[in-house]
Amino acid sequence: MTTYRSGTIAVFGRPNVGKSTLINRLLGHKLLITSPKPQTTRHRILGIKTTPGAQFLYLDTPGLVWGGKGALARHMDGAAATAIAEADCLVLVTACPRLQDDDERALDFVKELRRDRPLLLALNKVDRLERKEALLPLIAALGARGLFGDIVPLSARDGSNLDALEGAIARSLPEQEALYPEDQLSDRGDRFLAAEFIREQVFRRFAKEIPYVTTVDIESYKVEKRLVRIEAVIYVEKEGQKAILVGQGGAGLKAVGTAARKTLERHLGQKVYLGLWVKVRGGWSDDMRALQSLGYGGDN
Ligand SMILES: Nc1nc2c(ncn2[C@@H]2O[C@H](COP(=O)(O)OP(=O)(O)OP(=O)(O)O)[C@@H](O)[C@H]2O)c(=O)[nH]1
Ligand SMILES: [Mg+2]
Repeated sequence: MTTYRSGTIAVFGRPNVGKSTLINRLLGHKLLITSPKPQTTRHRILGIKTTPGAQFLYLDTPGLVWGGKGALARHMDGAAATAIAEADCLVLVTACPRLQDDDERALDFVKELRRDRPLLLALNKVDRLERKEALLPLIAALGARGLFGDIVPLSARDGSNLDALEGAIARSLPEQEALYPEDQLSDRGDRFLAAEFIREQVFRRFAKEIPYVTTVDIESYKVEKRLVRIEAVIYVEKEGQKAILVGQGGAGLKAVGTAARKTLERHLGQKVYLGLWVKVRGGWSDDMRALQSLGYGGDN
C-alpha cells in the first residue's frame, strides 16, 4: 500500500514572477489574484488541493522585497517570512530566461532558514522562450550549485510541465494523513476573496501609484435567496486618487465593479449584487491600527 503524503508548500520569490498564477493552475481554479504589476499579493493565503495520493497545502506569499517602507511593506515581508519559516517544502519561483539579482537575494534569504527541508526551483514563463534548449546551460549551472532537489522549467500561463512540478512536490512532502477536510479549498472565506477580487481589478486597470494606495473593505456580505449582496469600500489615501479611481462619470469604478462581480459570480456559482464606494483614509498603509482594522492583522 502506498502511503499518503500531506504538507505545506511555501511558494516564494521576487514580485511578478508568477507565483499566484502558478498556484491557481496547480489548484485547477482561480483562488488568488494576479496582475502584471509587482506586489499584487499582500497576504499569505493557503490553497488546498486534495488528490487520492496527497494533500497539497500551497502557501501563496507576497513577493520578497527588501527595505520597503511603511507598515504595509513590513506586513508583506512578515507574511512571506512566516510561510518560508514554517512550510514542509519550499518552492522558489523565478522567471525565464535568467535569474536576476532579486532572485539571488530570495535564494540567499532562504538558504539561511532552510534547515534540511526540500527546496525546489520552478523556472516559470518558459513560453516566452523561442528555443527551449536555450535553458539547458542555465539549468546545468543551477544544478551544479547543489541546492535544489529538482529544477522544473514550466509555464503557469499555458500549463506546460506543471505535472512535473507537482510530482516533485508530492515526493518531498511528509508521509502523513490529510491535514484538512478534502472539500476545503482555502483558509480564507468568500468575504476575504470578494475584497481580493475587487483589488485585483484596481491592479489590472489603474497605472502608477493608484494600486499601491488602495485597499478594500467589505462592509456587508449577505447571502440572500437569489443572490449574494455585497457592499464594499475602496480606500485610497488622497482626494485626487479618489477622482482618478471613480473616473469620468463613474466609469472607472463601474468597470472595476463589473469585472470583480463577474469573477465573484464564477467563484461562488451564484448571482452577486456588488455595491462599491470609494473613500479617502489618509495614511492607511502606514498606520498599524488602520491596517489591522482593514484585515492586515498578525503575520498573514
Ligand atoms: N508569459 C507568461 N506570463 C506569466 C506566466 N505566469 C504568470 N505570468 C504573468 O506574470 C504576471 C505576474 O503574475 P502573478 O501571478 O501575479 O505574479 P506573482 O509572482 O504572484 O506577483 P506578486 O504577487 O506581485 O509577487 C501576470 O501578468 C501573469 O499573467 C507564464 O507562465 N508566462
Ligand atoms: Mg502574487
